[in-house]
Amino acid sequence: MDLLADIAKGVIDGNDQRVAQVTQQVIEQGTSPKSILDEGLIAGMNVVGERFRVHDIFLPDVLLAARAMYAGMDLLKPLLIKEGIPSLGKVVIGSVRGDLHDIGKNLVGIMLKGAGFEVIDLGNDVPPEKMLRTAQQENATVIGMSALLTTTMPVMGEVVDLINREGLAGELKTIVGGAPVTADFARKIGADAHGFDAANAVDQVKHLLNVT
Ligand code: B1M
Repeated sequence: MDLLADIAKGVIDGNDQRVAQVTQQVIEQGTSPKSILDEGLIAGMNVVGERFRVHDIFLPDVLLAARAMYAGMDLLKPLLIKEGIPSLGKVVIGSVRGDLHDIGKNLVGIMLKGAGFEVIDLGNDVPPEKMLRTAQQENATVIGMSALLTTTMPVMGEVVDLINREGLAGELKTIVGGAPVTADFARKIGADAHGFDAANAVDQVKHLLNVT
């Protein structure tokens, strides 16, 4: 089996030790972190999502898959983050209130740091007020929100409304993302940008802040 498919299988099986071992092996062989992410870890997690949707597997299996995914991401993290480069700007990120999914949000944080942004990660289940207050206290210019549930997506709109009510629109930009979040939804709630994946989130934030 090709090694990236082996990583995907490790995620599907919830085998964190296997994922860590093979991820280390492909890193040493010089495979690009992006291929390892897309064709290994994320490919595996997509299968897990589909099997969960059709009730082929259950929540404990998904938790094991998440743990296995993190075993690989931990090894990739230092390759994706370049230390010691001047900050391009400060971004507050979090999964919105009610949403415990944090793998995609963490990837966005890693990629933003790798591109030279300072990232304040508020974790998951973050209330709108906390996002806004932290951004103000930290002088951040962008709030990045992640949602994986159709039931939590509307919280993103609450954050945008709060920013507008406090007269901060234009000064404090917003970017939204997550599997069910579309560019159309982003437009409807008045977010400034939508990222379809973590790499695209970096491009979008750069665009918002006019950095190249
Ligand atoms: Co849950 N879950 N889950 N889950 N889970 C989904 C999202 C689901 C689609 C599964 C399914 O039914 N097929 C479904 C949602 C259905 C819906 O709303 N329409 C679902 C459900 C129902 C639930 C529970 C309600 C289950 C239950 O309790 N009965 C529950 C809810 C908990 C809660 O949040 N309150 C729940 C729980 C969990 C676990 C805790 C077990 C675990 C999360 C562990 C963790 O995150 N630490 C989990 C997982 C792992 C998943 C799936 C299988 C995988 C999500 C994932 O990490 N993908 C997921 C199925 C799926 O999405 N296919 C599913 C990998 C990750 C890299 O992708 O997060 O999409 P993603 O991020 C992408 C892009 O979206 C983008 O960049 C990343 C790629 O580079 N992106 C951004 C993400 N955020 C961004 C922000 C940006 C820009 C881009 O700008 C700021």
